Amino acid sequence: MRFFILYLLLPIFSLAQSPNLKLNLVADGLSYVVDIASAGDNRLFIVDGNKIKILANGQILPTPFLDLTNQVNWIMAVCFHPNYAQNGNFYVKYKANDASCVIARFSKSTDDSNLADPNSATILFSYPNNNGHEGGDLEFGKDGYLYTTTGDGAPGERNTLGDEFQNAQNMSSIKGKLLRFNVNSPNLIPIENPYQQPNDNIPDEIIASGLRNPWKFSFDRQSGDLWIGDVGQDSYEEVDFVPFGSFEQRNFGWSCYEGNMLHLTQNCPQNQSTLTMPIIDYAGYNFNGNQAASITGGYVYRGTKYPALNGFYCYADYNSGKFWLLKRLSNGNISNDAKGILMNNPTTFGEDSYGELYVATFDKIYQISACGNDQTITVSGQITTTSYYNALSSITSNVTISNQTNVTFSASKKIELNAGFKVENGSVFYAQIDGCQ
Ligand SMILES: [Ca+2]
Ligand SMILES: [Ca+2]
Repeated sequence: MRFFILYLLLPIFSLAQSPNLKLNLVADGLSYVVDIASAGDNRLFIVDGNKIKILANGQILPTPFLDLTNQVNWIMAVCFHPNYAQNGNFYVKYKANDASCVIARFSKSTDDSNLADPNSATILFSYPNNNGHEGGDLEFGKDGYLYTTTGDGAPGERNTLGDEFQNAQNMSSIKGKLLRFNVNSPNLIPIENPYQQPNDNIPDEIIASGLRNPWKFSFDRQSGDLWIGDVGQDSYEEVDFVPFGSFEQRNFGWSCYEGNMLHLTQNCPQNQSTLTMPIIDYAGYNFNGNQAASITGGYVYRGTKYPALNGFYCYADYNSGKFWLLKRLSNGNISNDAKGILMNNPTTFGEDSYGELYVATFDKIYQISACGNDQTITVSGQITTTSYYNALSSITSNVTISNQTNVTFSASKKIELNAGFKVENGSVFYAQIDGCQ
């Protein structure tokens, strides 16, 4: 628990750089969780090995939504059609038993909303990937198009240069790319895709290049902006950011660059100023004392439970278990705060239909909450209009106030100081806040 001390001079609200985070266990007993998705209702869909399970009302339902045991090697991701409630279609990216990467459409059962129709599979897209990085995620953008990333297809072992097959900068290769599909069109290619000219030797699905092993990307549900966590070789992990509406023909740099560091000059485009450099990078194995690192890309928080988290991109590192909150500030700067929590092997983040965020390790799922240790509230003088101050968390007990009139503490997450609140010089009051401990 943490005590906030409220001094009294002028009404001042000093904003925190970022709130602290807390993880609340919501599911246990899973095996190999690597993706979490929402169908726009109160359930979460959990990719667990080669099954997709449902988390509803705090329980993992005993019968999986979809069970592809013996049919696929492992499932990387699932996402639901924006009109899932009407058409019942959802999309699965998996590694097939022949090592190809596959995107397939499935449908829900007509008579049980907690079951998929196992016979509904229609393969939309696949490519062979026998040797390495799959980079698998699958998400619908704000434009209604289906996006996936592909890894560079290389094993990328420690102490190698990586991108052994030099795919990421090779536009004729499907690997190391951002792909975009129109699932409502017979040929699956959105009219805006930039490489659909005949005979250009570039797969028409490609819209951007230069990725290594993007492990989870997301779209800001408010702005539509794209955020990618791209796992680095031995030197740098990176986060890539692209504003909505400008995804086409981006080149994220790999393997010319690893993070912001020049890496393989022979793989550089002629004009390097065309590259989209990371919004941030951080040191991997070679530059952080030989500690392994592997980014797990997250989400921008747009939920309502924790207003102090609004607009922060929350991401983590699979190896170190560290978390960060990153924000693009209105002055163009970036704030990127390491948070004080650790978790064993965060594998994926997820967002529910309300914008609340979750993070999983292989066997557990946690909801992410914010708590308010990073700010102090300073108030003094006479309040002439009703004022609200975010406290980020609930006031629970032991409120002591002196030399004032007409103060109300609201039920949660804010302190309300009514007009008429009067404080005298030297007055101090304390509010005990439910903190992160
Ligand atoms: Ca996902
Ligand atoms: Ca083409």
